[in-house]
Amino acid sequence: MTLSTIRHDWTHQEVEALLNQPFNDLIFAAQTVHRQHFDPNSVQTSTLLNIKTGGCAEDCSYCSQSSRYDTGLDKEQMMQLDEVLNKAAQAKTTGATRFCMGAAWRNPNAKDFEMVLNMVRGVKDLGMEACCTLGMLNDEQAARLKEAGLDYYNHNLDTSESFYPQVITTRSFQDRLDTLERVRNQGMKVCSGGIIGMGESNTDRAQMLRTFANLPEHPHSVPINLLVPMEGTPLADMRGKTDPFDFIRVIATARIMMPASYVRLSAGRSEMTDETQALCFLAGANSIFYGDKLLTADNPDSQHDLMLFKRLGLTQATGGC
Ligand code: SAM
Ligand code: DTB
Ligand code: SF4
Repeated sequence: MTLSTIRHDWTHQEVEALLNQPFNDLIFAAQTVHRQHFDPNSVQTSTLLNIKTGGCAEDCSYCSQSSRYDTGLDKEQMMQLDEVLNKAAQAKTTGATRFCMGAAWRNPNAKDFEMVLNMVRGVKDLGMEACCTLGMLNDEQAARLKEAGLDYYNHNLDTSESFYPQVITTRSFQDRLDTLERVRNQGMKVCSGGIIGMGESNTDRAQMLRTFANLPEHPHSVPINLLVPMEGTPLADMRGKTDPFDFIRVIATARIMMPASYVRLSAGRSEMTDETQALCFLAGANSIFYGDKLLTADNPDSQHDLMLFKRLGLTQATGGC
């Protein structure tokens, strides 16, 4: 079997052509590529925990945790080490192979950062993969996370470079690319993706995918989130405005462009039918967030996910990725 080539030289025209081809052709191509690189019936599961909720100074217009919007979310203190490790141990018993800790920060401060390092060490001691999403990192922070044993760092580009200024003004697209470079330079695995359904065009979606695929290395994991419209945010009224087929097209195109990466069907599953999720798996998604909660939003309950896996003959991947 010939493996599809790993390319970093996609043109915008090529990506638009992939994304906009007839749906059946796109899904067939994506599933074909998927089978060359992965077991098509295996899905990796990660569990998320928000270790620091709310009160964030950034103005990301999708986010319930920004202090700029009245979203009804209370700001909380950072969680204690033992609480976090109990949650990780619990996630392990449900079959999650990776524990991902998120914090509502623009970037970590010195004191909190030391505590995060202890959390990373604790998760590794449980025999799980560790992931963090803490905002922007400097070189030293990236090096220390690596030293503590962090496997993955999640930092999303969120959208295309052109649409980005309509979504976030307090940090630039380039700032995000710089953090990804620091993570890569330390030899940690990059988890980076975006959000569909913020009012972006198909051209923006193609542009975002092209940016990921033309990075020096494809992100190991590419989370594709469907916007969860949050009350009080500027994007609160976007509910139900995305055609599920358009979302599935993005998953399929990501799969074709980054054949060996894990494509994660991320936020927004609570609003999707089982049939839409099944099409996402057919389009090449092979990873999900598993557990009743994302950061602040609901996720399908684990029993429902297990039932869906059973109906589709999918198994939870046991190894890391
Ligand atoms: N504060 C850190 C940061 O922004 O990098 C880490 C946490 S932040 C919540 C992680 C990512 O979650 C965002 O970049 C965004 O892609 C995604 N996200 C946040 N709120 C979302 C929402 N309402 N719907 C879909 N995705 C969302
Ligand atoms: C990612 O791409 N999606 C996750 C994770 N990385 C950190 C976060 C989704 C957040 C959804 C909205 C919320 O829970 O507040
Ligand atoms: Fe803060 Fe992250 Fe939310 Fe932006 S996405 S407001 S940086 S928590």
